[in-house]
Amino acid sequence: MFIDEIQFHSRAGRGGDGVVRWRREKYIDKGGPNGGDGGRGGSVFAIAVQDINLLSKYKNKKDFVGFDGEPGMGGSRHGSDGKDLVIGFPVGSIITNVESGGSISLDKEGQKVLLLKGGLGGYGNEQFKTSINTTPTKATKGKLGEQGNFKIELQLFADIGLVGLPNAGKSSLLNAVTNADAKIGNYQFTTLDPNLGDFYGYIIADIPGLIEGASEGKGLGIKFLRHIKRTKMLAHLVSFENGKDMMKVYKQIRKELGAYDKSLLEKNEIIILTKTDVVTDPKTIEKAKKEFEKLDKPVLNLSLYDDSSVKALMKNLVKFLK
Ligand SMILES: Nc1nc2c(ncn2[C@@H]2O[C@H](COP(=O)(O)OP(=O)(O)OP(=O)(O)O)[C@@H](O)[C@H]2O)c(=O)[nH]1
Ligand SMILES: [Mg+2]
Repeated sequence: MFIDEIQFHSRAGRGGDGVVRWRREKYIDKGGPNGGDGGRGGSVFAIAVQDINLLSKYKNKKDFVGFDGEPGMGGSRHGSDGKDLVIGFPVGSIITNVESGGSISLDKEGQKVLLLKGGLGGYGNEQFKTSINTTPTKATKGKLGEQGNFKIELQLFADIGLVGLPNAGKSSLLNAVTNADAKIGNYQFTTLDPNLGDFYGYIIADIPGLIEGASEGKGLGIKFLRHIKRTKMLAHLVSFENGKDMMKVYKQIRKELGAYDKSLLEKNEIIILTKTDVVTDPKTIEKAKKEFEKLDKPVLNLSLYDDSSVKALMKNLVKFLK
């Protein structure tokens, strides 16, 4: 299952304790303090990784525990610092600190964000030596690392989001023009999770089909619409299988998009009329195209069984993206 939201607790490493130690010299009982300081606790960082399935891998993980610092040692030696814990999250993740409400989004691969600071190490007794007290027996404990609860929400980044009714041919189109290997089926809701494909360096996201009432939870609902929110533009697919209802279903889907978030309606949109091969009369195709062109948006015809229409579509998509 594709997971796009998780919650977890995390704590950074605790600082190591400082220690009380004495120099050992022949005939001298306490040869002066030489207890070292504890090491710093490791901090916890988030790093953006190009892997949209990462959250699924964390689904059973409720706690990310940082590495503690080591205690100090005799001979004035510091304990070693705890390693930093660096947790990978998919690019497009929004990290929210549940307690403070503060949030930050991971927008670029490799972006690294400090989540929790490790605790400072304690002082060894050598640090407390003064001219008055040459044999301090005091050392301090390491400090606890910061801790907190976090929520991660993934919003996919894409240049184009494919929207439309189930069966409109979204996944088929994605597979035809990108390296993606999305499941295709002649039934509704074949796609349960968004699929991504690379189209000449642009990302196309195939979003599960929407139906009338999706904004109220019908079908797969609008759970995935928040992914579309971040796509730069939309390609809206309407199949010729809808016959006379093509404009009606188009408007239905637009209504659902708008009900979720008005800003979706303001995105640049290209309309793709799919499966032209199911129509026998070319006039029907022309008529539908004309009707959609009245919306003042680019309109393209497509049949995956017609190479030239696929090529024309790819060329237009590139133009549209630029
Ligand atoms: N005749 C014809 N069939 C097509 C074309 N493109 C896709 N199909 C078929 O339409 C059916 C649905 O295709 P999908 O790509 O799975 O549709 P989808 O929009 O991803 O559907 P959901 O995932 O359910 O939302 C499949 O049986 C495809 O083989 C086309 O150009 N012509
Ligand atoms: Mg699909």
